[in-house]
Amino acid sequence: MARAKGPERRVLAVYTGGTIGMRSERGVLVPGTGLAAVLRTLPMFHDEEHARARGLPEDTLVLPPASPGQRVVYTVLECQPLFDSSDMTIAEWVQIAQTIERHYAQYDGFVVIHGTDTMAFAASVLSFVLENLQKTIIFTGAQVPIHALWNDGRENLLGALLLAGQYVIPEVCLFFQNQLFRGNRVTKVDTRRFAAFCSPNLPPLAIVGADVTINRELVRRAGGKGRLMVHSSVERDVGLLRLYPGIPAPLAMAGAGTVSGFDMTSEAALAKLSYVLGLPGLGLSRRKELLVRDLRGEMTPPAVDELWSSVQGNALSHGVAQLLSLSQEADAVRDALAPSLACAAAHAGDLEALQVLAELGGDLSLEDFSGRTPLHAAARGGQAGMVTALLQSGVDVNARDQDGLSPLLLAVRGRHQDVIGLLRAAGACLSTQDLEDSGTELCRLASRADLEGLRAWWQAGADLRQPGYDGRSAQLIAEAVGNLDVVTFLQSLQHGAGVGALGP
Ligand code: ASN
Repeated sequence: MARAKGPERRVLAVYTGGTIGMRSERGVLVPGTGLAAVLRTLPMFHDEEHARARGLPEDTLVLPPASPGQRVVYTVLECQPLFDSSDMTIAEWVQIAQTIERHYAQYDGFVVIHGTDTMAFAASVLSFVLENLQKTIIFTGAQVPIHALWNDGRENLLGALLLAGQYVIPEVCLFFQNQLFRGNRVTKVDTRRFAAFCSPNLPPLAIVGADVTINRELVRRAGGKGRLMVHSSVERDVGLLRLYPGIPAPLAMAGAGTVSGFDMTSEAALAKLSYVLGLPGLGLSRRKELLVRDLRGEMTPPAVDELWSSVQGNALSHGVAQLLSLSQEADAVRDALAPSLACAAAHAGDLEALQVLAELGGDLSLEDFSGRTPLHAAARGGQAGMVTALLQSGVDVNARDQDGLSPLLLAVRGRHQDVIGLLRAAGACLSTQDLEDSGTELCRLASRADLEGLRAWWQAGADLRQPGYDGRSAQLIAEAVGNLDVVTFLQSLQHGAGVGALGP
């Protein structure tokens, strides 16, 4: 968590509805349009003079200065239709996540203006659906419309805008009555009092009074360097069953596949179930394993022994998770080991272990002691499935290790044609230096009649006419030692389209 830097911080406020913007129509409160126009008239929400001096566009609002040399500039994106949040479902919440994804690069932080009735569900869903979050997302709303004389909407919205603009808290949060909570830890407890939410098992991440007090040790660290991922394929067919004293055993038996939710709120449990069951391609034991693991700070992890006796799965992913969840004091060890463990998992093609590492905060772009990333390791091991998964998570396809080797070069060395194809399709290419150096290697391969090796270089985009250290080409060497297959292969490339122009 860090105090955000820069003179101007841009925030997108996604207005979905709720009481905060409601107006009375024939005696009934309904979601009201035009929230931005209302905010423009309120000096606490808009400094018109500054906006004019800066030449800000019509749809852009700017808060009065809250700290010297820094302004929060924001835009209100009004959803259509606007909702009373009790009419919202997971489909709308996934759409909010997708809206954030579309605007993710243009803004430093996000505020979601939402009705209070289902805000805890919404914040929980977004916390799971959004992976690799690096920016602050804050849900807020009100018990009384912002137009009313005595209301909580102004304070809540202003606080949310300021926090989202001024702090990097890479989590889905909820701000209400001067308290910033982790979104998947809250529950609505009051329909009338301004303190509508409580977080039963986790203290607030921040408290706003005369000063802003951030509970630094509680704020989660940004989830690696991978790009933001939105898991839109959530399972909608989930439900809640409340346990009560005397509940008949057949209604809730461990044999039906029960796993413990530990101290999760029921909102978070429901959202987590939708997320975990919606993840494609996982077996039941893996899904159970994810359910009992803390994925987004939604639960207080139980002791490791307890956790692992309750699930089954493969040895490496268990070992990795066990090692990495030892204790907060082990953070330094964890950070030092994570890159090497990720490389080992990638080389072995162990997607489960890699996913465990990613979920525990491991950065899939981090390099091991030799500067190799998991993509290097996967390419070297010829693990096409792993390469695909890593590329999808947004890792750098052209990363170089300490010896200057790229994943593409390692795949060429290993003659992994499927991996070479995947890397090339993702934009990997040989550098000028690689191409220059390839000449001698091509001659060596030609002298050994290593057709597969030559084909790998060709597939990676090398010019097979590149001369070796003594100025001779691979073809000359092949002719000199009588490797006729190689001569025919090289000639066929030339006759096909000209070796230089021939791109695989
Ligand atoms: N019914 C409203 C809603 O959830 C309640 C509120 O926002 N205070 O949209």
